[in-house]
Amino acid sequence: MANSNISVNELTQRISYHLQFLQGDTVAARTDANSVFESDHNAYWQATSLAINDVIISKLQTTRARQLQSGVRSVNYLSLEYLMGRMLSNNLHNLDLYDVVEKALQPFGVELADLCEQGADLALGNGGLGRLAACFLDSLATLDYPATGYGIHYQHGLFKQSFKNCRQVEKPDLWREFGSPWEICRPESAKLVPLYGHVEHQTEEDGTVKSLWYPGVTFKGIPWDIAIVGYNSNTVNVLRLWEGKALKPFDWDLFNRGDYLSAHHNNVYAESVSKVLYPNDEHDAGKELRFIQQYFFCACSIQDIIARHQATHGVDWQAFAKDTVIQLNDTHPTIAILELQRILLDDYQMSWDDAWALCQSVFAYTNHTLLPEALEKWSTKLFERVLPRHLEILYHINEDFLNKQVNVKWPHDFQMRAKLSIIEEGAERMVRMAHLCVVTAHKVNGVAEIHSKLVKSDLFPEFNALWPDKLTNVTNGITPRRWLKACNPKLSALISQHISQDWPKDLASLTQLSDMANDTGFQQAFMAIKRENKVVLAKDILELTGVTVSPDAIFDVQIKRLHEYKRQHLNFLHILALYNRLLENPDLPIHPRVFIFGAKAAPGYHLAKEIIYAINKVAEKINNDTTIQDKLKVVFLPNYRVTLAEKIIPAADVSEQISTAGKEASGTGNMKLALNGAITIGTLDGANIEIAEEVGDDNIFIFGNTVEEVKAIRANGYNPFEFYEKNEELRKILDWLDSDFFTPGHPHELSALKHSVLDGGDPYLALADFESYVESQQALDLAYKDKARWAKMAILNTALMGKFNSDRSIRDYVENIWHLKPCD
Ligand code: 26W
Repeated sequence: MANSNISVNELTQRISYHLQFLQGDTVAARTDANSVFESDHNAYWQATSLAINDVIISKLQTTRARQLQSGVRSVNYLSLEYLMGRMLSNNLHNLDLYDVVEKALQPFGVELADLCEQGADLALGNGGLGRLAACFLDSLATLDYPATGYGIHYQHGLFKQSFKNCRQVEKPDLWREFGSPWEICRPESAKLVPLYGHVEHQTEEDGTVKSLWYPGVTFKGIPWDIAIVGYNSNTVNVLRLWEGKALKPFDWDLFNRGDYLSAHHNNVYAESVSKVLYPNDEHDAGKELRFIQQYFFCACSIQDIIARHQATHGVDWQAFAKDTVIQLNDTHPTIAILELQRILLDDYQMSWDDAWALCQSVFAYTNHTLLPEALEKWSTKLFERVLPRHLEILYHINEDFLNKQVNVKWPHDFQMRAKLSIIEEGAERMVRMAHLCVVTAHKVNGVAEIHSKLVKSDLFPEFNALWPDKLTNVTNGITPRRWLKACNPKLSALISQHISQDWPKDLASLTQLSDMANDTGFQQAFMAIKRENKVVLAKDILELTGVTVSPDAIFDVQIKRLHEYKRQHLNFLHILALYNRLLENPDLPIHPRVFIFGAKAAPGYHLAKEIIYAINKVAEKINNDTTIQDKLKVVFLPNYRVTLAEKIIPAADVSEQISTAGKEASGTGNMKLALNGAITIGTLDGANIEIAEEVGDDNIFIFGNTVEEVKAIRANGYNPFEFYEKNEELRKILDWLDSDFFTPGHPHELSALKHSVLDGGDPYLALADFESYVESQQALDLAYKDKARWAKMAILNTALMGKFNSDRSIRDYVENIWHLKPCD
């Protein structure tokens, strides 16, 4: 177990070796402690990463051998997104090699902490769903479960964000422009992916009709493997990412005829399939390329799952069903269902019923959102053109479902048929991907108690009536290795001084800290670390925004994708209210506060971008207003990503989790912030509800309308103007947005926001929750002024987050859905 048995000396030698042979000798030649240049850090980072990779790869091989030998059941996690962040620090912590490598670098005069700041984030995801996938991989390896993650090897990850004149500017993310030390290409496991073409039907001698698909194009999928290292475990699993290539990358005939550009046209076309991550979350882009991306990914992954199984078991579908579970991370990989059914029918001549039973037994589906605009639909026209055989299969599945299930439960109920059908009839016929998932999967789960309850009661009530045991809950979690041990080393050290060192594997043991929540000495130590972390973040803030902030102010943090339902604009309205009060009374006795935002807006989401602009404009004004005595600062940190989260979270005092009740499926930033001792101000939404249950009402600030109240407000016809007219302060700050107060010489520049919460109908009920939010913020301000009380709250938040370990989530999946056994 634990430490990978490699000595400091040996590591020094390996680093030196990689430096010489892979970097050339320019850097290696300067190996005396006084001549390390900033620019050398990248070379040292690469060499150190490669040295560590040697250790990881040998562990990977032993893991594989062990898993093959014991032939145990394994899970295949299919996700279009993985937000891995940086790998070096995390891998070192998980291998228990951090201190060893620190020493191994001494002869070079290089600080490991500096190297951990090198390298791009692996930002192959948008937000919560992608980061959840990354946490789950960490937990699966930590708990020694056999698991393979499948994804896409995007050439461009999530765009880089900067601000120009306060507006978001997007730039491409070239995370592996010069290669990445963490991945291994496996061309020997390439897969072929047929697309387009037509289907012909052939009647066999026994009268059965056989479908023959003649594809129009074939792509190739090349796998790149990234090793996933468990924490203090014997397991290194694999994340396999597919890259698109042409079958015939270069056309020599065309080339020889002088058509140099067309000669590699095929490759440009095929490579476009893994070119870029779609930057929309919660909004279906409906683009053909995205559809092909999904199919490409599913086809490669399903073939790979089958090939890996057959390599040891031959063609044995019973064994396959016993050994295999495929988890669909939202509906994005749904076509995997049709692909497996197609392969079983067409390539292995299995009977329909046997093939379908097999599909039902292997697939499970996780729903991550209730937002209607995020529920994927693809037109049958597009399906027909790109995947004609799959559409045929889909119709068959739907027919069987409607006739054998719906019609039996609700005879001759045509409304019910229309409602549950996988096909939505309308001007354009659409395939409802979530319906196909629910019809197929043996288990469907939501990601927090309330969310799963709403999946049952509001999203799929009829499916729940049809199959009462199918819909279930697995509350999300986060890995405490990255989100406490690695990102907050000082707090981790303090914790390890007081309780067993096992806490990163056994987060529930943090409850022991509760006993010390009232201990003045411990409170001081805990809050001193928080302050040190704030000093570090204050430096980063200055560097990133040019704004000086005091580490003695409250650091109030909202970090997540920019969305109306997440209500960054509610936070913004509170800031305006505070500013207004300060202008009216500069001696207002509030504790100084720094409002910290981090958020990317989808490039096509206009209002989200207007909200960023408004926050930046208001920040400009407030940060330069000397009359308010530095009581208020507002900073919007550019390019929010995993790496930035790792810096912000340890320094946060307040965690803003203020979505409209019923809209945030779970949230996971809420868990990370609370684990690091930030106090949540939040609505009763998603996992906030479970966080409140764990920490107790005294240690969280809950405000706003509940799910039930939100429903009632809507049912009675919500009128935001009532709040605007009733609340003078609200009226004043909204009217500010029409003036040129924040945009001198340019009135109305911030009006879009006002318009959306008034004439636009305030779809996310910001005005309905405003008053209660402001009151809750006042209570929070009071609490902060009582140092001992705040320290106690912060300690209890850290102490009581045990439930939100992603190891617990994984155990829930294993017990209720996957039924795996550890292989250690
Ligand atoms: C079709 C476009 C699209 C893309 C991404 C639709 C929906 C998505 C995701 C489902 C968005 C997402 O990341 N959802 C988040 O998932 C997290 C992990 O379960 C939850 O914690 C968040 O509440 C949820 O918004």
